[in-house]
Parts: sequence; structure tokens; C-alpha cells
Amino acid sequence: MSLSEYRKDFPVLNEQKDLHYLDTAASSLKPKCVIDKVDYYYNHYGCNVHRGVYGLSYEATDMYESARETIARFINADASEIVYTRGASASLNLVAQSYGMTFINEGDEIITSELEHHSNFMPWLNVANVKKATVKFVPLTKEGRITVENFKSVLTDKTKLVALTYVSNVMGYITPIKEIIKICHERGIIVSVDAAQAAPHMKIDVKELDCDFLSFSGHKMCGPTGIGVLYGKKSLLDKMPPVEFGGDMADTVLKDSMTFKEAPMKFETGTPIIAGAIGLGEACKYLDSIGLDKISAWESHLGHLAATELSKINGVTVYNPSVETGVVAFNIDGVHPHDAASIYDENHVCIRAGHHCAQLVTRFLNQISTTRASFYFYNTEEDVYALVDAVKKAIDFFGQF
Ligand code: 7TS
Repeated sequence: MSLSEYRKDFPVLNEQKDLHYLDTAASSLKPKCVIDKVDYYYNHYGCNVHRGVYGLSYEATDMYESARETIARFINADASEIVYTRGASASLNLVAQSYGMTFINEGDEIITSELEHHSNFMPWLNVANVKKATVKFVPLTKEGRITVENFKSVLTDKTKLVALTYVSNVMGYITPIKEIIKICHERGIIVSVDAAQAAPHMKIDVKELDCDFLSFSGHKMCGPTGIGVLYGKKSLLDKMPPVEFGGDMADTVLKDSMTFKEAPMKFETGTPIIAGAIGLGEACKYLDSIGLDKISAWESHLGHLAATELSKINGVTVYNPSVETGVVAFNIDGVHPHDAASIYDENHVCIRAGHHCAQLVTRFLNQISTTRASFYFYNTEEDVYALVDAVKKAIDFFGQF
């Protein structure tokens, strides 16, 4: 069941044999095939796309656009529905800035949750403030989950848009998003899904989900930094205005008027993230070659193992013991996560401590900070036990005071 055979694809893991990288939720490691693909573009092309009237630029454009098709296939979308952005944050902001600022009006309600990353909450709070709309929160269950029943309890005739995460970056819970989308569409409500922590780990089919928007980042799924994706239904993208203006997205420009290219081009201003897009296409192929179902199953096993083993340690609180993905949130009672993290680091265990850009979750847990271990397919049970040992060492160390 272990996917450890893929560890050899990661130069960082080959270079540092004693590294326990448990911070994929922040950014995944990058496999050689992706690094090589980016390198290939720079070594053999290096030129711009869409504009050069010469063979080199045509070929680079082909690579760049065929990556869009690969990414579209990865989530069962059409290439015309894939907007390249610089990351999930940019994608989520684009939905709010373009769709939200145009179609949300005074008195409307936007439903979101306390589980959101700041990038899927702040843009909507901003829209609500500007447009005099209201933000409502799905009440979380005691363990911090979004349920369909709780979602329904905040739904009203005024609800215009729902912005929810598919998988929480702190708690690792999976939102029952398909059922929520179905309920929303029966009432004509638009749903924007934050899939930053889902797309790297589970098979997503946007047609089956029927989501209106779906956002994710390349760097959390073996792709380069600086590239992300906004999937939007073509009918919605077509009626949304661009929010950035300039090179490449213009159709006709006159002294007193301008027109734009069709979506997705109208949202991609200036020289695009060419190498990033090409690298992300390669990352999608790589993940597909392993199999997203195998990836989720292995991560779920590691997440469950870590939550179980950490829960056994006296003085450790695991906040999401029932987690179904590879994200585990915990603290050593009475020890600040940043202090403990220094002991983890000494033991070559890389994990994140802090509010994880999701302060509403930390508040929900009544903490100022939490520690998070996040697993990917390249992690092993050995990584789990290294974490458990490091936590015990931190308890021993801080217990002396
Ligand atoms: N949404 C979720 C659910 C996320 O986890 C993140 C990043 C983002 C949006 C934003 O993605 P970005 O690529 O634009 O930064 N989350 C984290 C994290 O948990 N630790 O570091 C970044």
C-alpha cells in the first residue's frame, strides 16, 4: 500500500535521507520530471507566448496551451474554463473581485465558514463591506466540521453565493461539497470551492461536482510556485468583467473604448507564467500516473496513524482525531507550538506551527496557535514515528522547566 517507491523522484528526499517532510499543506516537494520540464522550457525556448511570429514562439505557445488542456483533463474541465493565475489566493480573489463585485448587491448574503483559509474569507468580507452584503457562517459541529444540515440552517432566500473550502488546511476535514452544491443550485446560488488542499490529494471531477468555480495552486501538488488555476463554468466566466487590464487580454483598443479577448484570456493580463504553467501540466500528468485514489488512501492511512499515535501521548491534544485526510492538528499542552517546533527541527521533522492563515479556525479551537503535520504520498510510516519521537523529546525537554 505504501507509495514509497515514488520517493526517488524527489531530489530533496534523495539529498537529505533523514528528512521527515511533513509540511506539504504549505507546499509539496517537487519531483524531477517537473523540475526538468521547467528547465526544458528555459533551456530550449525562453521566449514569450501568443505574440512571437516565429517558430520558437509558436512551439512555446503550443507547450503552454497544451499544459492548459492537461490541467483541464485533470479535473474533467474544458481548456476554455481554465484561467491561469499565480495561485489559489489569486484565483479566489479573482472570483470575489470580478463575480462578487459585479453580481453581489446590497442585502445579499454570502455563506462561508470558520474553516476557511484567509484567502477564501477576506476577499468575501471585502465584497460584503463594499457592497453592503452580509457574510454568514455555517455553524461548525463540536469537532469542527461542516455538515449539510448545518449548512441548510444558514441558507435563506437572500443567499447569493457560497464560498467554502473542500478540505480544511488546519483540520483536514472534507466538506460534503457535492451535496451542498446540489442544494445551492436548486435555488440558483453560485458556489465557489477552495480546492487548494483537495486538488493535490483527491480526484476532482468538476462536471460531477457541478461547482461554479474551483481554485487551486500548483505548488501544493508537485508543480512550480507562482502558478495556480481558477476553473469557472464558461457561461459564468463569459459574463464576468476582467479586473486587470493591459497586454495580451485586449482585443481592440481605441482612445475612448476597449474590448477584450474571450475567457479565459481576458483574465490573463501581461506575459503569463509560462514555465509555471508548463510545469503544472507535467505535475498533473505525474499525479495521474500514480493515481489520485491511491494517493488519498495512503495519506488517509498516515493521517489516521499519526492522530492515533499522538493521541496516546500524555500531554498531547489532537484537535482532529477523526480526520480522514493526511492533516493532523495538535499541541503539546502548555508548550507554545513554535518552541516545540525547534525540537522537531533538530530531529529533522518539518512541520508548521502558527495560525496557518486561518485565524478563525484557531479561535474556534480556543488556541492562539496550533501545530500541523501534513502528509503526502511520499511520506512513510517511518515519518509518522519520527514525528511521535520528536514530540516525546519536546515533552521531555520542556518538562524540565
Ligand atoms: N486555501 C487553502 C485551503 C489553503 O490551504 C491555502 C494555502 C490557500 C488557499 C492559499 O494558497 P496559496 O498557494 O495562494 O498560498 N495554505 C497554506 C497553509 O496551510 N500553509 O501555508 C499555506
